[in-house]
Amino acid sequence: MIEGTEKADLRRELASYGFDEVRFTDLSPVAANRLEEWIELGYHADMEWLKNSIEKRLDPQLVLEDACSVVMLGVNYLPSEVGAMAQKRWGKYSLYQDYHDTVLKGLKRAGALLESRYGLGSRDYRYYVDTGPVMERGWAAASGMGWQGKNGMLISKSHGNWLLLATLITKLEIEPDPPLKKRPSESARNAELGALCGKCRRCIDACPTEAIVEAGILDANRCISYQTIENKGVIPREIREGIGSRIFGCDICLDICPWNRFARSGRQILLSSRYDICDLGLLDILEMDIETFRATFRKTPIKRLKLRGLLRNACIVAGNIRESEGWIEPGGSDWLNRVELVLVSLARYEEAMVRPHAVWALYRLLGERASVVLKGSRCEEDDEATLEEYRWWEKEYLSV
Ligand code: B12
Ligand code: SF4
Ligand code: SF4
Repeated sequence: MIEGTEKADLRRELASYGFDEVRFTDLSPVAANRLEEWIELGYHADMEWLKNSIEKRLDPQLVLEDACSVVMLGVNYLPSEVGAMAQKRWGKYSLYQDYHDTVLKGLKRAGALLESRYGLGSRDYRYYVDTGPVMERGWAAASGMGWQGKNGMLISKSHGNWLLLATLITKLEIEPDPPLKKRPSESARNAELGALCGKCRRCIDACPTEAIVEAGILDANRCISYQTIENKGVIPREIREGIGSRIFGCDICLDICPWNRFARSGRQILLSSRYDICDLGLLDILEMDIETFRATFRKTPIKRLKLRGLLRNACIVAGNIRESEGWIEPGGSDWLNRVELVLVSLARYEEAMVRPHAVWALYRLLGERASVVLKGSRCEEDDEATLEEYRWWEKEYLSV
């Protein structure tokens, strides 16, 4: 069993690789694991990979036989620049090179350390950053890194909502750290869900699409983060207005949390910032071609969205310009005219997935007048989802 000064030394060494939090836990089931119920209710939307890996997520022995400890690692990603912190367009994690790649470097070093210090082989441990079949937040809470808040996030007293998580499962026996707070009625290994939230419910009330259906339980179908990042098709009409100015990801239920007030930016040893992304204007995106897209978003998580996904999201943001302060840019009516013109051309965009969103945006901006500027595109349209969008608006105006 690794404990005492040996454990403290291991923690220090791992922290020196760039992890802002290093905690240990064992493999007891995580508190109130409602993963199966969550999936049965369809809250995973079309993330079938979650459903397909459910057994592994519930039983870490299926991930690594004879595993007995988990090293939970946290990387603080709170932007160090005010502009990047305050903007409401991009999920803050996307203002860095893809953390799946950069944090992996720290995990590789951690694995190498276990091999050299404790004689482990490469089959005696597994590590993941986000993509593994493991309940990262449940384990992080069990390890005492923080607690799972009503917004579902692992919240830390020192880093607020701004930790990215990584997991290393090992056959080594390491003395577990105590969870943050124990409920006397529950097993001592269980972290209390919503432990330091108290009566607060700001995150639930702030969510514009009512995606937090009960404390700690999120319906991905209604979540802006899911819709703007994971959804590969048409974004449901009833969610679009709530998206407001968010072009990739959503931090609303994180930003509102009072526990962020103690958070400061971290060392960013395992991150590489791309705060310049915040300088892009809405027109820069709406008018973007494939080469510029590739060059601009190289190595960032946004590149996985592909140009068509970004244009789809940008159309929605354009349709929300009047209500959201997020994208008002200098240029007044000239600027708005250019936005409208580019939307007209996006209503004919070669990738059908973009088109219904451009049509939606034009109707939102121009009202019935949109049917005049869209007349030509409407005649040539053969994509069912886009035709449905036209019909929906035509019915709206017929009934007025
Ligand atoms: C699928 C996924 C998503 C989905 C679904 C999110 C969700 N809430 O499940 C979508 C695409 C919507 C998403 C969005 C985001 N994600 Co995400 N996502 C994941 C992923 C891959 C799996 C999460 C999962 O298993 N969900 C299933 C549900 C059932 O599990 P759970 O949320 O842990 O649920 C627990 C609660 O329901 C709890 N519970 C049960 N009853 C009760 C009762 C109460 C009162 C409470 C409080 C809790 C509670 O028990 C469950 C089990 O422990 C993880 C990585 C991983 N492997 O864990 C990253 C991860 C959770 N995501 C992350 C991030 C950063 C985000 C975003 C902030 C990105 C963004 N800016 O847009 C948003 C935040 C949305 C939010 N409020 O959760 C980070 C979170 C870090 C942290 N500090 O918590 C993770 C851990 C990735 C990482 N390695 O850093 N994500
Ligand atoms: S990430 Fe945004 S949409 Fe999703 S639950 Fe939080 S506030 Fe709601
Ligand atoms: S906003 Fe309030 S309820 Fe939501 S996670 Fe933070 S403390 Fe908990």
